[in-house]
Amino acid sequence: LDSRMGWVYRKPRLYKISTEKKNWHESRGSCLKLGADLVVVNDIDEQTFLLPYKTFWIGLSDTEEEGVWKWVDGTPQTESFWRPGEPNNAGNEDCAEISTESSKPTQAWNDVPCSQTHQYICEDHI
Ligand code: 2F8
Ligand code: CA
Repeated sequence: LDSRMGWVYRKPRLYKISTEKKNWHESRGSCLKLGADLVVVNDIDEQTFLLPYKTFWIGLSDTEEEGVWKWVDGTPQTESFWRPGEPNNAGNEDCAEISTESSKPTQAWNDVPCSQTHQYICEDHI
């Protein structure tokens, strides 16, 4: 039970909103250690739920191939909720966060350098 403290349930998934800040790869490592992974945003309802978590990492990156954005679980990126003008790779930006500017769930993401430290959202499939 203790291992589930701090998790939020939103049907059908569990989310852990980190309090600590880490770079994208270390954030992912922390999620994996919890038996979860960085969040994969599958639809607009899920993005609406996550919208308040400004600057938090999500499980989307184009580290493997510039311009080819991939979810951590290999889910094809069918839904795309980038801010207008993003992703712009402004100075080697290969990891996605929920933008500090986001006010609409359809325009929520920004790409930033993976080396930045941010809070992050883990998702567990229960
Ligand atoms: O205008 C959007 C632009 O804002 C910043 O760059 C000036 C962001 N950079 C960082 O957060 C490091 C860009 O990612 C963003 O595209
Ligand atoms: Ca950007």
